[in-house]
Amino acid sequence: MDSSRLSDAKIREKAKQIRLKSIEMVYTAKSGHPGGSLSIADVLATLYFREMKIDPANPVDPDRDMLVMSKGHASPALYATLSLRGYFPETLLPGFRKLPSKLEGHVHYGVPGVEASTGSLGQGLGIAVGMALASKLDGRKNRIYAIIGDGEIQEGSIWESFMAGSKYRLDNLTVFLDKNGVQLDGFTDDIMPMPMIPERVRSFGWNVVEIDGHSIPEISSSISKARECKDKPTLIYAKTVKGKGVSYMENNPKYHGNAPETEELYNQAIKELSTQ
Ligand SMILES: Cc1ncc(C[n+]2csc(CCOP(=O)(O)OP(=O)(O)O)c2C)c(N)n1
Repeated sequence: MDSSRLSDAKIREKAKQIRLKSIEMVYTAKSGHPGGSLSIADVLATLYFREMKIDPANPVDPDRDMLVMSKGHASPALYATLSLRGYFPETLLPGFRKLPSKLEGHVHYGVPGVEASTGSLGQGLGIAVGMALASKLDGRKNRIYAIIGDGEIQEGSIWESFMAGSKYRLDNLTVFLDKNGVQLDGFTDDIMPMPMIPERVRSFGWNVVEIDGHSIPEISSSISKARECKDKPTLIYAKTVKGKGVSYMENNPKYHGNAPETEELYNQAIKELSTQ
C-alpha cells in the first residue's frame, strides 16, 4: 500500500480548494463556467491527488498518465487543480480569461499539465482515444483519462469515439461522464432526452460503472475497477450536481456560463464553500 496516499478527508479538502478557486477565477474575470466546474471538482481532486501517475516537475514524462478535459469550458476547475498540484503557481490563476495570460477561457494546451486544447464539444474524447491507442502501440503502461459532459454526448463524434474505443480494446482508457443533468440553456432531459446511457454505452462494448460523482471512495473504487477490466475501455457514469456546493448555483442552468453577478453573491458562494 502506498503510504503517501491521501485520506478521503484530504481529497475532499482539495476538492473544496478547487471549487473556491474556480469561483474566484470566474468572478475576477466576470465570465466563465462555474456550474460544470463545481460538479467535477471531486473527480479531479481524486484523479490528480490520488490516482494518476504524474510528476508536475516532469510534465512531459512519456510514461505519465494523461487527462483530456473534453468538456473544455470547465477550465477553471482544471486550471485550479493543476496549480494546486504544483504544475504552475497559484498566483497565475487571477489572469484567467485575460491577456497575456495563457489561462484561456477554454482549456489551452500551452498551460503546464494540460494535455490537449478543448472547448469544441465532442472532440476531446476522440483525442483521448488516439492517445490511448498510441500508448498501446508504443507498449506503454500509462493510463489515459477523459472527462465528458452529459450535454456533450449529444455530439455524434462522441459515439464514433465510443465505437473506436471498443474496436481497439482500449483498456487503458477511463472516461468520466459528468452526469449533472444540465447543459448550456436548460436540462438535458428537456433538450435531448437520452435515457439508458449506461446500457447504450455497454452495448457499444464498454465496461460501465455507475457512481455518486461526489463520493471520494466511490470515485476511487470505480477507477480501480477500470484498471482491473481487461480488453475494454471503461465509462464511469458519475451522477453529480451542477453547481455543487453553492446553493443558488445548484441545478440552475443560469450558472452554466455566468459568474456571480454581484459582490454579495460572490461572498455568499465563498462563504458556503468555505464552511463545507
Ligand atoms: C461544438 C460546440 N457546440 C456548442 C458549444 C457551446 N457550449 C459550451 S458548454 C455547452 C453545454 C455543455 O453541457 P455539458 O456537456 O452537460 O457540460 P456541463 O453541464 O458539465 O458543464 C455548450 C452547448 C461548444 N462549446 N461546442
